[in-house]
Formats: sequence, structure tokens, C-alpha cells
Amino acid sequence: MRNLRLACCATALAVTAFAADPKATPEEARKFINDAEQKLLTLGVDAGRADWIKSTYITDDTEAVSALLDERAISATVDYAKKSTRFDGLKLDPVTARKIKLLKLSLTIATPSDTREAEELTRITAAMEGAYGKGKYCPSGPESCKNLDQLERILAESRDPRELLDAWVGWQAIARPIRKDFVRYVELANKGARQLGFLDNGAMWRSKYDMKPDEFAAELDRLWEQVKPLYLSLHAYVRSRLREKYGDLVPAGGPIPAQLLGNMWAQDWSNIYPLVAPPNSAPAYDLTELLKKKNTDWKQMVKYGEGFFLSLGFAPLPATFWERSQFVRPRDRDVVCHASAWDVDSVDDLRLKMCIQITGEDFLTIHHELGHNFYQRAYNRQPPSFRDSANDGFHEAIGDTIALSVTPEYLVKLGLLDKAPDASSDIGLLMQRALEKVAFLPFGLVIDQWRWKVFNGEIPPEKYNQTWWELRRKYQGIAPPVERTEADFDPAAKYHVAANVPYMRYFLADILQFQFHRALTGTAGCAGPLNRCSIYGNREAGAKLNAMLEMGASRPWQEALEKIAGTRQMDATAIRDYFAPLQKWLDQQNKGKPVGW
Ligand code: X8Z
Ligand code: ZN
Repeated sequence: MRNLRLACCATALAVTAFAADPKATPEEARKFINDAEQKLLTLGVDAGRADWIKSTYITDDTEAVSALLDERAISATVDYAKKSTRFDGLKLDPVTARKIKLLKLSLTIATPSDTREAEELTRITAAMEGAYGKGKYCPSGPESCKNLDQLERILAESRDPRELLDAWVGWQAIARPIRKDFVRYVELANKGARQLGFLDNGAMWRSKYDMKPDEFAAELDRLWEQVKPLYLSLHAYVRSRLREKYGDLVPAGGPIPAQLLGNMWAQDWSNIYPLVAPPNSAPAYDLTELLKKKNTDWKQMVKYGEGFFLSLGFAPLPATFWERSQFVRPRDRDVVCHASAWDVDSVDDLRLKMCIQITGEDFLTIHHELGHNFYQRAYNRQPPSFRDSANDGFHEAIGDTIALSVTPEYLVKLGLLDKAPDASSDIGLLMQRALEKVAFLPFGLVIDQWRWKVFNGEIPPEKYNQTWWELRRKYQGIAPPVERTEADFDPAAKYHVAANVPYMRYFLADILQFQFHRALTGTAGCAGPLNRCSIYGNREAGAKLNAMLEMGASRPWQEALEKIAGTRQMDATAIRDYFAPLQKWLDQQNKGKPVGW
């Protein structure tokens, strides 16, 4: 979901390079921003349409048209942001003041003022995303090619170390040709950000959180310290179980080889649940098997997701959603399969873009994406400047919050599961969730820890790959399975790096969704353990959620959080509470075993 229009919230620290105008009036400011938001809305919608066509049909032409319209929309935003500094220091009404602040912080990439450079930058970003979308591994000629879905299935299902290694190395190789463009993208994006008054592009990204960029970085450290013990316990346990399976391929006290964790990026380990399931515990369920057993098709999967939101009191998705979305991978053309949710006209032209496979993982991803769509529609009566989430972590957290309510009892209601397992299965159920949510935490942090240092120059191009793996080792405790060199460019084998999408939002979402879940299940009156609580069918919880979604970005995110969770602070005690019984169990299992790497 690319948002070219006005995005979210922060302290107006930037755009200081331009002078305030002593003759400017508050009334002029109000007119200026209202006019700007309408013009940018139109440009954003046009660019969004071209982006949709490009993403669902990658060709040189669709890429060029999309880059052109992106450039127009971004350059216009940059222009307005610079002009808005005329009103700096003026006493404005709160709505106008917030709109102007958001205008200055709305971009994930700022084009430089030189037209040729602006065009080059948008061309490069379109090309990098296109290269990722087209990426294939062809070990022995065109007939042998495997796309990302197929390679991901191997990582998820194979237990043959040679096959895993081959698929892993094969996919990383698609990123090598992206390196050259990426170096130039960093230069030009920094130039654009600096012309807007930011230190660099990473500083621009960190400014979007209604607090000082340094305070935001400190918040992340605080949250990471809160959850780190949980991650260390999970890592140590998983490592010891993988060692039982793969022997010396897995070091007793060192980092885990990245290809053995069930996922191309080692960001979600739930696919290796069968290898690490608690011994002697009653079997938990396998959602993929349940879906397959009922012959569930992609449409039914999406209907299940929509049905959850309807049960909370939200209106059904519009007919155009079903007509215009891309649900499955087209047979005859290249597309960007990475899942995303769109609101093309910024009102109700909601769409899903996915290449759905009938798996438990995609079942959850559908909920994730629909969370974006229902959020988009909830804030569509706000002025264009406020049609965004409270902060970008909120946008990522909503669908995941709903997915936390996908409990065994809920699956019984859907008719997918015959009987909910009793409490003796809870460690298994928590383990399944932890492999998804706890394993993700350091991954959510590491991508932008790397990119921020790339943007500020601390990591020069000749160290891109080396530092990538140093940070992956430091935070995640994983290692590449074979030697990597600077001929490789492994970061761009991850969608968000190739496609210029900031990533810290997912770390925030991983924390926030548990805060939302704890609060909403409280509203729904659930007293049971958090992993057995679901808000399905609870209108009161739905109304509370909707009240926050409707606010969009009209107020600082702290207020939105307070509305739903009664606190103004992001807080990892909710995720710690949720997994507390598992952590206790893991620590017993880990007795006498090495922890850390
Ligand atoms: O990119 C996504 C969504 C689209 S916003 C599918 N996610 C991150 C990822 O895949 O890396 C969801 C979880 C993390
Ligand atoms: Zn998302």
C-alpha cells in the first residue's frame, strides 16, 4: 500500500531551509492547505491508478507511466511543503496547523528539485520494485524457473538441507542486479530529503511519530529491551530442537543458519512448528490442513476475513472490491505478488492485491490486508490530509489484531475445526503464535537499523552486505548458510528494501497489536487467557475499534492509542503477558542449554 497522498503525523522539525513570510495570514494558510490537499489528492489518485496497473502487469511501459505520475505527485508535494514554510511561526487553528505539519512529513521519498534527478529517482524506484516482482530462480534454463511463491513453499515445507540451501541462494541472487540502482537511489533520496530540511532520508522516516526522531529511536530501544528475554528463550529452544533434526549444521551456541527456519527471510518461523512442537503435548491444529480438508478456495478465504469485520459491525466490502482486486497469480504475466491493500480513489475503491495460496499463513495475511482496507474506509470522511493511520504501525496492526482473535473456538464456529482442544494444548498453541510473532520482533527492527545507517552514510556501499549480516546476527542470531560477498546484495531480496517501504512500522505493529488485543478482549469481557480470547461477534469491541479507526491521522497517535488502550505509551507488557506461560515453559526446557549466540 503506497501512500502518495498525505500521510501521518509528527513533529514539524524539518523544512527549516525556507523563510517564514511576516505578511502571511492564518486565513491564507487555511486556504493554502485546503487547496493543496485537494490538488494532491487528485495527483495521488492518478498515480495510484498507474501504480496499480504496473503492479499487476509489469512491463517497461507500465513502469514508465507509473514513474512519471509518481514523479508529478511527489514533486508537487515537495513544492507545497516548501511553500508552506511561509506560514512558519504563525498562530494557526489546530486543524490547519496539523495539516501543514503532516504535509511536510507525508513522503517516504522526496524528489530533488532538479527535474532530471526527480525523474531518475522515480524511475529507479519503479525499476527496483519491478526487478523484485519479476525475480525468478532458473537453475538450468527457462523451463526450470521458479518464482518466489514456489521458492517460499520449498523453504516452508522441505526438510532437505541441500534443497533448502539451493532455494535460498537462488532467491538471494535476484537482488544482485538491484545494487547499482540502490546506491543511486540512496544518493538521490538523501538529496531530496535534505532539500526539505531533513538530515537524510532515514531521518525523514524517523520524524513521522509525533515525537523527536531521537526520542523515537530511544522508544525502540526500550521496547526491544522489554521483549528481548522472550526472543532469547525462543531462539535457544528452537536452536536446540533444530540441532536434533539437522545435527552439526546447527551450532550448539551460535547463530542459526537462515535457511532452516521455514521462511525465506527467517522472519516468521511458524512453518517449522512440526520440528519444534512441544513433545507429549496434545496436538494443536494445522490451519493449512483444515483449509485444504474443507476444499476452501481463495474466495472463501477472503470471505472468512471479511466475515470477521462484519461480525464487529463493519459494512461489507463494496462490489468493486470483488471485481477489481487481484486475488491469485496471473498465469501469463509478471506481477508484484507481495500482498498489499489499496484504496485507489481514497474513498471506497478498496482492493486487495495478493497471490493467494491455500495456507494458514495466507489466511492470516488476508486478515492483515483487510485490516488496512477497513481502516482506509473508516477514515474516508476525514479531510484528505488525515486519511491515514494514527502512525504507520497502527495501519499494520489492525488486521493482525483481528487475526489474534482467530482462536480454536473461532475456527469451530466457522466449521473448520470440529472441536477446540483443551487447555493441555495451550503451550503448543502459544508456540505456534510465538514462532510467528516473537520470532518476527528482531527482524522488524533490523531492516531499518540497516537502512537508517545506509542513509546517514555510516554504512557505505562497499559494506552493504557485510553489515547486513552483522546486524542480522546481532539482533536475530541467524547466519547465512554460505559465504556472502559484496557481489551479493541480500537486503534487496526483501520486498520492502527493493520497493522503498519503511519497515519499522511492522515492529511497532507487533507490539501494538497485543496492546489492542488485550484492551479489546477486555471490552468484550473475556477473562480467559489472552490466547483463548476472541472479539468475534462483539459489537462493543467493534465500536471501540471503529472509534479509533475513524480518527485517521487527525490527532497525534498517542491520543488514538489512549482511546483504545487507555494509555499513551507503546508497551510490550501485553505481548509479554500473552506469552508468559510459554516463556516459563521455554525456560524450563532451556535449563543447562546455551542461550544467546
Ligand atoms: O509486508 C507485509 C504485508 C503487507 S503490508 C503483507 N508484512 C511484512 C512482511 O511481509 O515482511 C506483514 C508482516 C511483515
Ligand atoms: Zn500491511
